[in-house]
Amino acid sequence: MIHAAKRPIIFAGQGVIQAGATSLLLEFVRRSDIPVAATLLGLGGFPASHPRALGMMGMHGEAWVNKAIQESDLIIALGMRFDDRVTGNLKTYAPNAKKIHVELDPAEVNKNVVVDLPIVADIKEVLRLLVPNVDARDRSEWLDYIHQLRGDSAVIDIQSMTDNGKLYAAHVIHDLWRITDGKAIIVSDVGQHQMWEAQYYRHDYPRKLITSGGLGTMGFALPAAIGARFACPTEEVWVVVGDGGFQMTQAELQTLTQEGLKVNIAIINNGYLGMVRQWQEFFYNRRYVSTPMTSPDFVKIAEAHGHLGLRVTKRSELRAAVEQARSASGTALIDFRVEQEDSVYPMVPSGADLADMIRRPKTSQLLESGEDQ
Ligand SMILES: Cc1ncc(C[n+]2csc(CCOP(=O)(O)OP(=O)(O)O)c2C)c(N)n1
Ligand SMILES: [Mg+2]
Repeated sequence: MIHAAKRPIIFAGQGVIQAGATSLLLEFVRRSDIPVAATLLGLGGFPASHPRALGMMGMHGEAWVNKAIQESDLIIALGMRFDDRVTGNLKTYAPNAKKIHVELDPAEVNKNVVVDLPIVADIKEVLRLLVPNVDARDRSEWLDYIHQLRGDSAVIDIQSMTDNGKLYAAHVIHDLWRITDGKAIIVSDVGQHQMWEAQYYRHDYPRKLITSGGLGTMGFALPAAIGARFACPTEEVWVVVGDGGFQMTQAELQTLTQEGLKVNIAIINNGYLGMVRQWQEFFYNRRYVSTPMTSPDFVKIAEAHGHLGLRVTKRSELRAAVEQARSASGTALIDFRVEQEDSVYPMVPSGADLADMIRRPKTSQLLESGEDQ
């Protein structure tokens, strides 16, 4: 099937990371020249900077990645479960693709998507047997086509933007990625900030992104980061969390104090249960019911627990604050006051065809460049 395919695509799910199969996947791609799309939990399983990396698929993946999936003729899905955030409408999902599904959990096979070749096995074992038997094929037509589609990208090149005086979550995440050289362990919560993290922090290494995935558990990030720091005491750990989710488990700030642990906390404070506000904006005529939200003074909260607390309201203050947090000996919290009504683009509406995405409007403030506009 792999040799016969003209437009194949590999899906890397969390199973690749759990199986310890990341270097085998690299070898598979080197031999086969097949591009790789990742699930949210698969990020880092294949390096984001690799020329064959397509990035995240699905609801908040790039439109061109989803288009490539819809037009593919073979999907090789490794350690993922075709959940609804990945497939959109199952009836119109990748209609011309043959599907191979390598998955350890038999309950996930033929559950959402009926596949042509299910392989219930350890990915590492499968790749070990498969890779030596994969011959090189000229994939240039398919790869050139994807490259053309790539021109249509919704994730903005933040670095080339001039500072328009406003602070966006995308700035915070992108700068955090640059400042930490992409090497920090990021523990993200649930909401818009989680999707911006997935889009703007480029994960080149496995096991550096911890997030609750399909469980969607607000309040997860701070306690999970405590676990990450216990497990990896010499690694830099950053919590990326919303103002909503943070308030669910902020009492764990005292656990950090009590255990003498250092983590860095970036609160993406937009004054809303932002992901729900976005759905209200797109699908419910901007009826912002129960989503505008107040918060306590997070800087004072941090200080009350004996931690460093900082606030950032402009992009120009961002780097210094992040550096101060990193060099602090104990836990540091930064309250990033970001644009309140920004949205995550692009977006496949729940249950829609994967190719039917809502794009960033041309009037989006994130596209403004320069104070004079
Ligand atoms: C415990 C829990 N309650 C409710 C939800 C539904 N939910 C998903 S995202 C979200 C909003 C999150 O708001 P915030 O933490 O401020 O993050 P933002 O989307 O603004 O970045 C809600 C309420 C959830 N996932 N988990
Ligand atoms: Mg919020």
